[in-house]
Amino acid sequence: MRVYFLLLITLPLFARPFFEADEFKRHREKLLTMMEDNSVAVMRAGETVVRNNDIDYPYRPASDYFYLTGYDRPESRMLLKKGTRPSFILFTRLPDAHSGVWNTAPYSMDEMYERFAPDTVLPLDQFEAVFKKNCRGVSSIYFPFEDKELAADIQKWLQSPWGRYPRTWHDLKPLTAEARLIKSSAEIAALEKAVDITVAAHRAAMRNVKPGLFEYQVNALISFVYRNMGSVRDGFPSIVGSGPNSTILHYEKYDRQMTENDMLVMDIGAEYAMYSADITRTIPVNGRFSPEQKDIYTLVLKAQQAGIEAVEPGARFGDPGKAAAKVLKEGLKKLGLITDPDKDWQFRVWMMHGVSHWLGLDTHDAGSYLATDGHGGRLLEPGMVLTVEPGIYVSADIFDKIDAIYGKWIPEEERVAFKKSVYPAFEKYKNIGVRIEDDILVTEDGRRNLSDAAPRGIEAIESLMALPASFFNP
Ligand SMILES: [Mn+2]
Repeated sequence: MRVYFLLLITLPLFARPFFEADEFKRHREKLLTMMEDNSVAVMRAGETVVRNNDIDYPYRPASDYFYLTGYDRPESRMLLKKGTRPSFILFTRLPDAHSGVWNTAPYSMDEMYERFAPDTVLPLDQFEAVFKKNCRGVSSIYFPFEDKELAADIQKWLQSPWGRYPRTWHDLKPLTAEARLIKSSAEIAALEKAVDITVAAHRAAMRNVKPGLFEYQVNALISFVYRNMGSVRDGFPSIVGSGPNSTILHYEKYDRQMTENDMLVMDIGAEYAMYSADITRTIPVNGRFSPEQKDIYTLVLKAQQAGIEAVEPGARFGDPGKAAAKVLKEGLKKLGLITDPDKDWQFRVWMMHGVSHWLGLDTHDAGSYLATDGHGGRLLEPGMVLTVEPGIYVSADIFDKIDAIYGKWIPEEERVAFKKSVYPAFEKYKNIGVRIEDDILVTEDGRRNLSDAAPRGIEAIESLMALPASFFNP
């Protein structure tokens, strides 16, 4: 009893922010090293988006803005100056007499200086004047070109020929993308937390899935685990597809009742401190893999393992995908789903997406996939985080679609011969979709699979599924 009491009084009343202000300062310093001398960067926070009538979608800051400032509310702008005295000015809505009546109150001045460590906080309506003043005499300005509203403002504000305004504008986005590609230890800690929560959701789903449940119930369980463990948002809409829906890459309708012989693909990721996990597991709804499900699953697992092992410093971004594709092609040939591993289109009938993407603030995170010298894929470096997620999707209607999709490039006789020879295997594996995805951190000596605790092996999945359900008991 006493132990619990002590714990209670030492727990903070509110969750502390995950990142210290210093973390964002280091992000800005990273950006400053990439900017030209004597230049200015500006950016707006993401704005709220109307859902319907007078209701907005729940607010989430733009990832780049959060990365540079840590600020997590709408209606904000930042100005970063690189010069003899670098400065970071945060423009926000300031608290007034009406604050906190209808909506959450803005941060107080004290909170803003403590949490975001700006040199100055100014009200939003001073942005134009302060921006113009800071642009005088600098050599160039940076802002995200995709922000059309800001671009129009800047064009208008800086058109005076007497203002000594810079004529050189750069897109800010490639710089923030490059900065975000290599994660700090604090960013990795946030990702690990998002991953751990997502792993827990996968484990809960494995224990509770059974024939008769609807996909939306699995989706609800996943969200419950997220919220219950401190994730305020999903990193992206969960993909929970059973039976035929397991072959739809980004299925998100959740309205099918699951049956005995279904596969269930769960491609999910919690968000924690703004960082998103992205982990896919595929399980048999009844808890035991059928021989057909085993064939496909074993092959994807083997391909994924080969992909994961290809992750190491100095490897190219595309290497995990190549390693996985090699295994998949050989295996698909053995299963009778393709006739010629050298014909890429045959492989693409069953596996149509990329195997990897960067992971971070965005699920498909910022950062170029090309090498900095423009030749080939980006060289992997410690601190990068990427997914490895091969799959095979035997869609029941892909057989009808082959002509529509490949008619332009592949001669008719070749398509006819292909369909004829793979038809028995297609019938055998129809409606089986399998994807397996893990989140891999590139380390000095190779890699670390952050999501390794979510069972992947057939036996590991079957034994977890055999445990008593904890939620969906009658
Ligand atoms: Mn993914």
